[in-house]
Amino acid sequence: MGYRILETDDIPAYLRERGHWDDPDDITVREVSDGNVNRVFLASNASGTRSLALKQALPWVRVAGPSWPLSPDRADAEARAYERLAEVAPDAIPAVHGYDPEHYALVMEDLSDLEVLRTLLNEGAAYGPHTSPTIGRLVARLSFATSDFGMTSADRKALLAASVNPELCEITEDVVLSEPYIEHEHNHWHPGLDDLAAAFRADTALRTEVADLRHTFMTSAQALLHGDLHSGSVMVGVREGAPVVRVFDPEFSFVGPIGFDLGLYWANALVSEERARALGTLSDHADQLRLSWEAFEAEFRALWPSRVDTFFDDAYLDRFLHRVWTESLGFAGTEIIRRVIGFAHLTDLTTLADPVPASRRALRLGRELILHRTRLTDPAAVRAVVDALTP
Ligand code: SR1
Ligand code: MG
Repeated sequence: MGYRILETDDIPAYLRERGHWDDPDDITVREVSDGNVNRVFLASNASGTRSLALKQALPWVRVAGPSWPLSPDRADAEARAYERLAEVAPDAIPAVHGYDPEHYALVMEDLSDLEVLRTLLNEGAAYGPHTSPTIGRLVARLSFATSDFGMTSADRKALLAASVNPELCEITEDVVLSEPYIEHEHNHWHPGLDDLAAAFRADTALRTEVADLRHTFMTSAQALLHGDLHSGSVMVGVREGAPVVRVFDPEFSFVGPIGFDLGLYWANALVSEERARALGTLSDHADQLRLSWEAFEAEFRALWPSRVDTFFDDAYLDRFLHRVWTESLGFAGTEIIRRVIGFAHLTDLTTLADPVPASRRALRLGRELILHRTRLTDPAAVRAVVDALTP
């Protein structure tokens, strides 16, 4: 029958036809779409003993509508990424029950008992001790396993060929790594940021560094990435008394620079810190960059001995990790800036009664991370930059 956009009323029959649901009379479906790009539905039975999530890619960006067409092929990239993630970090992603490439639809575990990390943080919660280490380990496991350190050369070439995701990469190249530094209709900002937005567009040194990061994003095929690892792509909670962290939405996945995943997570952590500072609710926010980096580095180093050889030796590991660290800082800077003056602003800042002082600090931090990333050699150096920020 071919691709069709599924509406709420279509979901019971769809799930039954696909073998995901037995009783057509005991199902309630509601749409819970929240992200910028796709549609999500939750199906549950009356007793609450069974539930599923269904995510479908539309042929456009959901929040923009048909005026911003986007191939639903991105769901193929997401399904492929989940397959890889299930091999290396099955406990840190939702269970995937099936993928239907004809309808670009994924049927997955219902995570609605958990909360989106950004939502919780915006409500004043702390990160807790598990979230950032889990993210760091997940990035290390996925990136090691899909790098030239964890695969044969031939398998890596096949992975590269299978993982191209051109339209989604172009979105990132545009909205994260270009538009905030030029005049563009996607850009907008609070009038209290006029001077900084203008200064960033006129800053040729900043633009050259962003060009370097953009080119790294385009050419550095280090490992398979999640591709959009912000605080809205993480759910957290407690199940049976144990902390749960789940990373979802890897539709931007492609083989790129590892620092892009870490950088996006760090950007969102640093912005959450600015919100907490503004509200006087600062708790463990300032530890999150360090915790995720330490977990990433420890896991990557632990995996390394299985592949060490004449050229990929311990000296090269140190050099490689240093490069990942530096690039992560730069990508964090670009993500902070786009989330304040470019496309898809962060509610961390937009929901503040006066978003201007925190937004100004965030913009200055983003610029520092991009311009001085090679001088900031450890998490303490980043802390010093944050502590010295002015509005
Ligand atoms: C058109 S998509 C805009 C943003 O939403 C996604 O979550 C990505 O972060 C993308 O940059
Ligand atoms: Mg998303």
